[in-house]
Amino acid sequence: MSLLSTSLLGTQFTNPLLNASGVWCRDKVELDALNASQAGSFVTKSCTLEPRTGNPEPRYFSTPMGSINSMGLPNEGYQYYLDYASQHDYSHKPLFLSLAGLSVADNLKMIEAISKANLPAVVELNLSCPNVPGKPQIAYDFDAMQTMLEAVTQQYDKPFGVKMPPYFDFAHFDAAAKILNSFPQVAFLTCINSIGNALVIDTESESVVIKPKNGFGGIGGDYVLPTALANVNAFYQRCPDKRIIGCGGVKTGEQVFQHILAGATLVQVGTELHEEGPGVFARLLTEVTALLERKGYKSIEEARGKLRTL
Ligand code: IRO
Repeated sequence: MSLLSTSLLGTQFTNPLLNASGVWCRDKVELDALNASQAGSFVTKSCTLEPRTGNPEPRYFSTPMGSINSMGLPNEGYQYYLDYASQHDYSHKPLFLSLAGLSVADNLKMIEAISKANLPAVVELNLSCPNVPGKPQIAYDFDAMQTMLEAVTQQYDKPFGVKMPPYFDFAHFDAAAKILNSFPQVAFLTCINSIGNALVIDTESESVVIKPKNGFGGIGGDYVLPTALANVNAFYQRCPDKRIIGCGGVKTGEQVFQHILAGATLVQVGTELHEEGPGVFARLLTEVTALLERKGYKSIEEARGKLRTL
């Protein structure tokens, strides 16, 4: 076993890195670039039943500390990603399919098609899109989350994962973990999606920086690293039978290592991938390798969840 290799759901990954869904994964050209990159796996853009153009532009903006977006779920429709997944060479690298149906019924239709296709692609069900006007995030409504997971687990018989929003209170970590733990089929949790409904203001123009929702959008990058690490660790502790995929604020190998210490098995890169392109994965692998070697680790598995408290 090499220093960076790991496994999830019985599948081997040459390294823990992949994109955060939404970044560099909307069409075949972008997905092929991820497939050709040093990422150990990759995930498709969250999809809906029908293609969507998404929210009006500008809908993504970077700042020195990260990004704000309100893309509004632009995607090619689930069939496009299912076709991509059916042509993918899984012996080269694993592929995740992200689903974000606008209703329980839509998710069930997509899940039914994915079941029938019987591919090695692993589903990441997005319960936390912050940017569809009029649609609250499912995972901030615990009854809705329970209903969604009951429906999906009845329809689908393979293990899958869920993309979670950040929580900010121990009562919410506890309540969410209790629901998730009642579904053994939910094999992994991806923590976190962007911190929703933030507002970035440009001082000179005295204006918001993105058009949808009067400037409100999800933030990522440096703004979210401590919140991401907290959510990874909170669910790592509360969901011992599940794996955690860390997402949020990864810009260097050091932050990959911090996610692993907090309990992550795989680590996703969003804002920094958007800024730097798929070359980011080679740089992060070099950096995290140097860090692990300096610390004398023989494998990343050895570091997982080993965060010390005072
Ligand atoms: O606006 C988006 O498309 C979007 C989604 I579905 C999400 O899950 N997270 C995000 O920050 N943006």
